[in-house]
Amino acid sequence: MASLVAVIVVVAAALVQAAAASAKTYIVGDSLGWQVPPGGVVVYSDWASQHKFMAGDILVFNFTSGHSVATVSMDDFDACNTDHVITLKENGPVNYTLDSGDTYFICLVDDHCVEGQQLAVTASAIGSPTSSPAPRSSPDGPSGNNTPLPLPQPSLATRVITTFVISIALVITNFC
Ligand SMILES: *[C@@H]1O[C@H](CO)[C@@H](O)[C@H](O)[C@H]1NC(C)=O
Ligand SMILES: *[C@@H]1O[C@H](CO)[C@@H](O)[C@H](O)[C@H]1NC(C)=O
Ligand SMILES: [Cu+2]
Repeated sequence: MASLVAVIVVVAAALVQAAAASAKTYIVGDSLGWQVPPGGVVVYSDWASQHKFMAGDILVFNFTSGHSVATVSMDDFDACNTDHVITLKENGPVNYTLDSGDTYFICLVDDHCVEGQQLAVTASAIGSPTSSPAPRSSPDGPSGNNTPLPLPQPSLATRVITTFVISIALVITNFC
């Protein structure tokens, strides 16, 4: 039994490591930052639709003062209801680490939410498939440019699988 617990801990640690290694940081709204968007309510939903978020990714709400970042329920988001905030940060910039699932952000200052300072994001759980870039072909040529090739890095999958194999070995050792 103890060894099974050990296996679970080891596998969980590997998954956490994989999540940390692949976490991305996003500046909400890019150069716009976190403000009442001049383009209205579609601005932050457009921004969100351009990204695929994963649990563990960090959203940076770039503002200094005059705004806030509150997380609310979907209903309160739709209604711009500021009465039941789940979390609240009033001093920017704010870094928010995403959990899997939907998170609803609004600004509580004045009518900023109604005016479009609201962001809903969906983060997929760790372990969901991610796309990998297609291999690039290098151009042939007599130029003799000796660009050093990047050293191969063990992939996340490799690391998780390696840890899992070690875990299985531990189980076998303990039960035989
Ligand atoms: C945050 O906003 C300030 C003021 O607009 C800008 O100078 C800075 O580059 C922004 N930071 C990031 C990380 O985008
Ligand atoms: C927030 O994230 C930015 C970009 O990764 C980083 O430079 C900054 O140190 C972080 N701030 C905090 C308080 O973690
Ligand atoms: Cu605001």
